[in-house]
Amino acid sequence: MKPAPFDYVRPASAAEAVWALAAAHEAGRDARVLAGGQSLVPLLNRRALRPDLIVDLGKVPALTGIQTGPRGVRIGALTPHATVERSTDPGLNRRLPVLPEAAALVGQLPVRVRGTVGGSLAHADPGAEWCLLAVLLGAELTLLGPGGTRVVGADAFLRGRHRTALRPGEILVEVRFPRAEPAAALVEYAVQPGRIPEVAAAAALVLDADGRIGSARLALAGPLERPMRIPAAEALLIGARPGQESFAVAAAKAVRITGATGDLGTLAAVLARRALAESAARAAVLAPLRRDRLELVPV
Ligand SMILES: Cc1cc2nc3c(=O)[nH]c(=O)nc-3n(C[C@H](O)[C@H](O)[C@@H](O)COP(=O)(O)OP(=O)(O)OC[C@H]3O[C@@H](n4cnc5c(N)ncnc54)[C@H](O)[C@@H]3O)c2cc1C
Repeated sequence: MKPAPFDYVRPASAAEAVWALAAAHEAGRDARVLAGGQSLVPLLNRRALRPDLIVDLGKVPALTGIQTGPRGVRIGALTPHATVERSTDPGLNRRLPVLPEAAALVGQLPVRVRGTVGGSLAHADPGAEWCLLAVLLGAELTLLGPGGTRVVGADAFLRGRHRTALRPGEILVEVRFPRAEPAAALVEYAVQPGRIPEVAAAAALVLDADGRIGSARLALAGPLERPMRIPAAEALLIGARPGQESFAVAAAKAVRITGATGDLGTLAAVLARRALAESAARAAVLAPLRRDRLELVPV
């Protein structure tokens, strides 16, 4: 099928895009942002969406790129997954190697070349890798609208299945990952490789000098309407020795809190244990190294 007819604009700046979206909203017209088109175009082709106006961000280069510095890792909304996957930025690879790893898990190469980090976050699929990592790592999203710029935490941004905090006329400009979590790890299960995972788990552990878990983050995606960090499960890990026993207890707690049962619950528990084990293995390698050199502290 082909899309229903729509008007099309290709603004040269983020401000122009916001203006076009806001004007359409005021006129009572349904306007949609187009980034890489990997989620939007199939919906248009199936006529699941029939917008009056498409605002194509493809000509706004200012929204593309990766920057690392004292405020963490900043990724422009229009940055393709493949750019993150192939990035040689030492700051990114030292602080958050899980970001390029997760980018490599999104779809197949053509999807990763066209699809964008911001498109994935704005699409808010419950299983999406970027949404899971944004929640796990406490990412902050910068939104630009007619009233100016505002910054929203990932937890508040992702409201549910394909529901976000974006208001009419707003676009997502940038996502910032403020923390260095070099041991973070993500594992997932998809029915078919290269599809959005049914279930995914991500963990970020830091070990104390005596090998116990000093800091723990654990998040699950798939069983719920949106990815979720599970502080009650994280609390069980603090002070524990990393190992299958402590991971099984934390994973079981996490799954109970999500309410996932049956095969989904079993899968979520297995993936949570695997994410914790992978993160612990990475943390064990990093622990003997000097923390300041690796920037383990929040930046
Ligand atoms: C074969 C295939 C496999 C896939 N596999 C995966 C996978 O494994 N994991 C995964 O997470 N996704 C997967 N996807 C989905 C898709 O790749 C992602 O959701 C992502 O790449 C979409 O980004 P995009 O730039 O293409 O967004 P678009 O399709 O252009 O837009 C998606 C939505 O976000 C909105 N939007 C986009 N950018 C902005 C912005 N800057 N500000 C405000 N709103 C915006 C659009 O209006 C639209 O509603 C797959 C898709 C395909 C076709």
